[in-house]
Amino acid sequence: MPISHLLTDSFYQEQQQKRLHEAPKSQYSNNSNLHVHFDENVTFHEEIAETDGGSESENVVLIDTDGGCYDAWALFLALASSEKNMKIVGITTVNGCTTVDNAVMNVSRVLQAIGKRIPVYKGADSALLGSSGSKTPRPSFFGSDGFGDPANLPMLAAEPAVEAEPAAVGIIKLAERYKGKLTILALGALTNMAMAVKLKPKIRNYIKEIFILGGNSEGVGNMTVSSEFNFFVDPEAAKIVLENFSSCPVYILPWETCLRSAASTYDFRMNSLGTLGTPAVHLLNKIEEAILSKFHDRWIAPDAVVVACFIHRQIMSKTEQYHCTVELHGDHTRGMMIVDKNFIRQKPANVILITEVQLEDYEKLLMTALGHQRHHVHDNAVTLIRSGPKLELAPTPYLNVNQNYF
Ligand SMILES: [Ca+2]
Repeated sequence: MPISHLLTDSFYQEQQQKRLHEAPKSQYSNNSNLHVHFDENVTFHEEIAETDGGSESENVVLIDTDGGCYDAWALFLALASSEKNMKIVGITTVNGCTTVDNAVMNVSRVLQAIGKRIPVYKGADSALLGSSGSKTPRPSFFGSDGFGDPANLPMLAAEPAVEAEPAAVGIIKLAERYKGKLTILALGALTNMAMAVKLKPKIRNYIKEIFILGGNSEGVGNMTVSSEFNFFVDPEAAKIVLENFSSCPVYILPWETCLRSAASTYDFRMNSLGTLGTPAVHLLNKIEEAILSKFHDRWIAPDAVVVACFIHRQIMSKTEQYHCTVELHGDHTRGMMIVDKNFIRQKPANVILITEVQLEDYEKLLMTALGHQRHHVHDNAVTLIRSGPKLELAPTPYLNVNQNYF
């Protein structure tokens, strides 16, 4: 019996129509229509007053990261775009592919490499359930430091400057400050975001949109046989986030899409990106050296792909909307994202799955962004070359965060 016969006709047809979501057409497109129509059971922003930060045309962004090699790619990509029409107002760190302390250090190294100052918040040092929630030790893929354990990693000029508030409180503070304007790019386990929404549920109405790297749409795992790494690290947090932010568009880039349409060639990584000669690429080459020496067949940087989807909406060429949740109990499936493709549960869609990306456009964006960041690092000083021969000396080497940054 066709599955549609098990469901009410009107509901099934309605969901089928919603499922194939037309790809957004322009860069930095105004997605206000999505806010209104995405979940008809929730009125978005109904309690939102005027905000005190960000212009109408500006994209205000918070990045939540676990500080691994591919997070570094994503950060450099986002930071390059922040020179145009995007303001990164905070970077929150979380336990994941390395410790949260290493994540703070690695984010600081990225910022130092290109002389950027962004407030950094230290977040959760373990999953919501701690070690009892995970049966598998941290993978060695990114090394013990998250940056591949290179012998000659650049030293930080000073101890990383970290905001006084923990990451979850930082998320709440920025969500309230930029009501209705804040996009969150989530590149690691969702522990910080889950804690933030539990501490202050109202922030679910303040977020403009969320882009998540995590989960799987067809049961293909990269951590266990059926779970993707970021969701596996903290399945409870992933479930909380999926169930609490249906009032805004939640884009998810699942692992299968990365495998299917976001894999570059080894040659592109080594001979196109790898030879750009910028400080950003210099650092990326160092921290990826161990990985690149082992894997020669393809190159996938999933964290950068999801950031690219945010920056250039055309890159996510196919999306589909479903109700999704996370398996918490299975012996083999803990952490697997459950995608209700046949609308069995008859719940409104809470996720926009990115099911295809335009590899050529993504690679062009990477080349432009990483090639653009032509900053030069000499000892502890950072000089910036904006245009022409004039050199500007940055006022501080890096990350000496001014509390009045905003
Ligand atoms: Ca990550």
